[in-house]
Amino acid sequence: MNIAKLHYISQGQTPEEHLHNIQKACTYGAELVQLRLKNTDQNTLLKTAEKAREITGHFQTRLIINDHYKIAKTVNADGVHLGKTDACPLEAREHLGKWFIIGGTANTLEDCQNLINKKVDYIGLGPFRFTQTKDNLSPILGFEGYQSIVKQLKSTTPIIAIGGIVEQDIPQLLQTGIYGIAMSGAITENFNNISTFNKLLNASATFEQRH
Ligand code: TZP
Ligand code: MG
Repeated sequence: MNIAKLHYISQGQTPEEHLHNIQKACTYGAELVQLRLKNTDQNTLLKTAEKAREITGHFQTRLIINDHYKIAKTVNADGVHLGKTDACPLEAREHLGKWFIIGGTANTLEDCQNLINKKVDYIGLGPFRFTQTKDNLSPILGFEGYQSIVKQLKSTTPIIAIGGIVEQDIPQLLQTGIYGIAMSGAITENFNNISTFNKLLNASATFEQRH
């Protein structure tokens, strides 16, 4: 399965702001966006996910829904991203079938191995550095963390780095052997600066294809 190398993770104070930001990311050429709407009721999430599907559909941008695989299926998203306390990837796979993208969160080598055994399509490994976007952060990995984990993993499952990544980190992250990156704050804060987004897309495109 061909997974995008730059993932935009949605951000916003309200569901409308998430949708507005998703629309911007699509306009700028994002290949994959993840709707990450926390602390909301299921109905609002469902409605927002439906609208996100409509927007991303216009741009042929892939849509991943955070946490909730049933909602992902209902709105005909392309995939779901499962955290460590969400449903098991094997259970999600049973419901979603083999064409659905299933991603999982990992913070350690053991987490990665566990997700590989459960046949996820990509692993979101982090955090790279401190970020305010996510509460209850696990220990910071830094460049060395990625380097060491990628080296020990004997697998072709794409590793997507996440957590506090900014444009300037990309060249060095490239050296660690990861497959791609996920960014939220650094993209959301730069929507008024299209050249930054283009630079990000170009930089992520240079990540080496390891498979
Ligand atoms: N998981 C680990 S860090 C993080 C998530 C969802 C937040 C990423 O956002 P940012 O703003 O790029 O640090
Ligand atoms: Mg989750």
